[in-house]
Amino acid sequence: MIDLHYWPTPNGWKISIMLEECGLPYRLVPVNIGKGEQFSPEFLALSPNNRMPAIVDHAPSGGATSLAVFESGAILIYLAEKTGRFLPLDGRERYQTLQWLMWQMGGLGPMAGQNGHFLLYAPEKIPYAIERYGKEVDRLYGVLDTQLARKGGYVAGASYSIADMAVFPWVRTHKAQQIDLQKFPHVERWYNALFERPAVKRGLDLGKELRAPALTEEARKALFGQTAQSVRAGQHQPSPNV
Ligand SMILES: N[C@@H](CCC(=O)N[C@@H](CS)C(=O)NCC(=O)O)C(=O)O
Repeated sequence: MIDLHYWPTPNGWKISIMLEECGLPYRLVPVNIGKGEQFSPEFLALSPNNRMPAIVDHAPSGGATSLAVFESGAILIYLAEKTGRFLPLDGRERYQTLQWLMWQMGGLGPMAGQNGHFLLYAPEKIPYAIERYGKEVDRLYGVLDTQLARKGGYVAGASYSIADMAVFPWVRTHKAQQIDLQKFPHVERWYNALFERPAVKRGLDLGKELRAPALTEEARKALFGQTAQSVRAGQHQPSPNV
């Protein structure tokens, strides 16, 4: 059995989609990041970066001891290697898949995250930040569109892989990113096709009832303004009387 420490956001959906695609049995352990549960000592023991997702595999291959993994890219690789699916074990396609996974982890995810922050959550509209991240996200969609136009039709080439599962949840946020998918027809075609996969639908539905309709003051306190000092001082944790 695998415990999935999760909240329904793009980085969480990567793993719920992968678990559904592989048909692995798992148990949902909610981490309410809007309440500061990512700072609980139990969760930090699994994920010292106070970010979800994380997993605990209670039956890892080759050993009886439970294994915890954090960082969505590492979790996708772990699950792919555990099941032998969605990541070739060697050869050219393995590195095609890993390079696009890293592209998502180091590029599209962080840039779209910042773009979304300055568009939706920043208390004041800062034109320079909106333009900088907006342009970079637009550039990254262009890179993805060119890649998807190549023969094969999936992010890493001819096969559906963990690279698709990493990129798709962030493309799901395209409206909030103010990206018009019609400008990127190959992304649009790929996105619509993935949406039809039953496992993708189930992954996106996981815990959707947990999502708050809007960002509350409590969530702002938990999520924003984190520094080494404020984290160490416990300033983002749920207050005891909440
Ligand atoms: N690089 C990390 C990023 C994970 C991440 O940013 N998770 C967000 C939700 S999408 C989170 O846990 N935020 C909690 C916080 O900001 O304190 C990964 O891919 O796993």
